[in-house]
Amino acid sequence: MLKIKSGSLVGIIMGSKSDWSTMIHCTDTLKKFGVKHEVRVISAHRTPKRLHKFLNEAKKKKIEIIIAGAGGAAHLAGVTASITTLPVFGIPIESKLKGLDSLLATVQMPSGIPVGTLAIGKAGAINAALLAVSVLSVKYSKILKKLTAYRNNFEKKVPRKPY
Ligand code: RP5
Repeated sequence: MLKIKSGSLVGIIMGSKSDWSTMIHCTDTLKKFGVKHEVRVISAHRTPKRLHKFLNEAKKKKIEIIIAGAGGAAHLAGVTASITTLPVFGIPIESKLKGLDSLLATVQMPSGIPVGTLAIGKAGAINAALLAVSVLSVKYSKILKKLTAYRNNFEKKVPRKPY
């Protein structure tokens, strides 16, 4: 069940199936850059064994980055970062407190175990993927080519006038 496909560079985990409507923006973005990834529902408090298994497997399968989305008392990214030496990006999912609880729980890591925290919700999900793409582009020239094209195209999409 936890088998990771060879060649996947990014592991995406989320605390609940209910996070998928946000996290899908992360996978959609990675797909645009052709970055292979794995997606799992894994909760730090509901399925801790699954988390350890996934991270062990991820290391063996040469996954390079983990993206973790969670809401509320969102300790998934922090716990993940404490188990693995892979870089971990955290996405605070919108919650009953509009994601402020998720944001603080994800971003306020005491020194020693870092989580690279993105914005709350959809923007964070997209940016976590783009940040992963950026990190991977240092090593993979194909990804760099796509990222450069994306950035060049970005400016064209912004109108010069607001009206
Ligand atoms: C967190 O609790 C999950 O990441 C989710 O954002 C939140 C609510 O989970 P559900 O009650 O919808 O499963 O662990």
